[in-house]
Amino acid sequence: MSELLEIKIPDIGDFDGVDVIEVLMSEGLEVRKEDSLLTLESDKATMEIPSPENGIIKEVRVGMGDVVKEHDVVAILELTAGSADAEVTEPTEAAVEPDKEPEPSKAPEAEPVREPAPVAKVQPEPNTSGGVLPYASPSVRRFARELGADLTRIAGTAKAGRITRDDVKAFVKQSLQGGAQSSTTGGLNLNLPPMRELDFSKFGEIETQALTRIQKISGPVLARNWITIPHVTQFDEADITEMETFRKTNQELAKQRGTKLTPLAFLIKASVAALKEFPRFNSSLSNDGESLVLKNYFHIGVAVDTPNGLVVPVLRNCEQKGLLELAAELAEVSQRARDGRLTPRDLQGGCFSISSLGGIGGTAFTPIINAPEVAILGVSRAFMKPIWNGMEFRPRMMMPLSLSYDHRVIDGASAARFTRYLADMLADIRRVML
Ligand code: CAO
Repeated sequence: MSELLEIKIPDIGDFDGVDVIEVLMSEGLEVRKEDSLLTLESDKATMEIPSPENGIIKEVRVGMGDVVKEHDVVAILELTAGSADAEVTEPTEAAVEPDKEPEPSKAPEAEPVREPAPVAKVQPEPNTSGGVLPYASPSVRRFARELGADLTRIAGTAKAGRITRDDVKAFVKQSLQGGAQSSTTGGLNLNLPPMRELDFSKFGEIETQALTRIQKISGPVLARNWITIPHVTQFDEADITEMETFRKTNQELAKQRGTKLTPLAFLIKASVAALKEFPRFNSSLSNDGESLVLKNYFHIGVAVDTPNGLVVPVLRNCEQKGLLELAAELAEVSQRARDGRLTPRDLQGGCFSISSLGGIGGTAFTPIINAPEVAILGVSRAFMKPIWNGMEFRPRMMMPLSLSYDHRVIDGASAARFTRYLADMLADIRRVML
């Protein structure tokens, strides 16, 4: 007998129930692992439920407009050859009969239907080191991509401003009539020659690798931010000799609390202090570009390198948290990011981002601003350096800082003051409490 699999709603964060806004599967449809089966919509984000294996959809148990929650069974999948990698037991009659709901009382017998752990593919709204993504379901995104339509320039007409297929069509129609400009340059008509398509196999052996979903989403957003925001990067170095002594002294305490204290927690605290001192760094340009929105909260995004690409989960209210609490939260959220278990909420509301490559190496880099934020701090590996103190050279541990900022909002002098202030805070972390 074929092997059947119940497809369930995975952990979708703090939502009691979310709407099904798209059903991308039908009975008899052959699907491949990772193909999208459903799109769910929470308050402000959409997420896809992917197929956990290759197979054929035997039964669909949800429809458009249904409200679903974690653990709800939404479909039954018949596995096809090559899809099962673990022991699979035969399903019971109750589980395979297409028209019959499995009886709750028969739960123990229903067990044999394999239970995968699908992971909701969150539409990372505010984003992936790239900015706030327009609000649209993945299939509408795909549709827009196929047509070369820039979603950031389309006004959504559905609930909460969600962009629909019809909105994309209307936009494309308008573009064809001459009402829109280049789709890849955020409205800039650069009139550049198209990139040449090359057949690399002419020059040697090649291999083609598909981009991950995160990479496909973040790439265009990064390109947009890079092209449309006038970036300047300010470099500086912070003397973290004392901070490192303090950090190492408290490492045992951190261990007892089940966490690890890295320089990043200190950087978050120091950044909050600098954002308080220089409020323009904690702002966003209004949509019409006429004013600044200044924020009185301090949510810091941290770039996390995952097997599927870069994501930027947000740690909230960092001004209210101590170093150990931040370290623990950082470890927890970065692990979830690597496991692909972030929820939409984890990715929303950032004020300022930190991209730390300090654990890897390098001396400086130019991070891309995570719009609508106006600045991002890049951190490279600290190193020992002889520093002249007026009388002699002393060995000091110096941490390189690379602050990219939006020059429409921040001028160079402010950026230099910001990094200096940040460096002063890191040099004597007690000042953060003043
Ligand atoms: N200088 C020297 N050492 C540093 C350091 C720095 N600036 N930052 C971290 N380290 C050390 C840590 O103390 C740790 O040392 P031990 O292993 O001896 O304790 C080690 O480097 C590894 O740290 P980590 O990377 O595990 O932890 P973290 O808190 O520094 O960073 C996270 C966590 C999630 C940010 C990181 O793992 C990560 O994903 N970084 C990549 C981010 C990225 O790709 N950015 C590029 C985006 S492009 O804009």
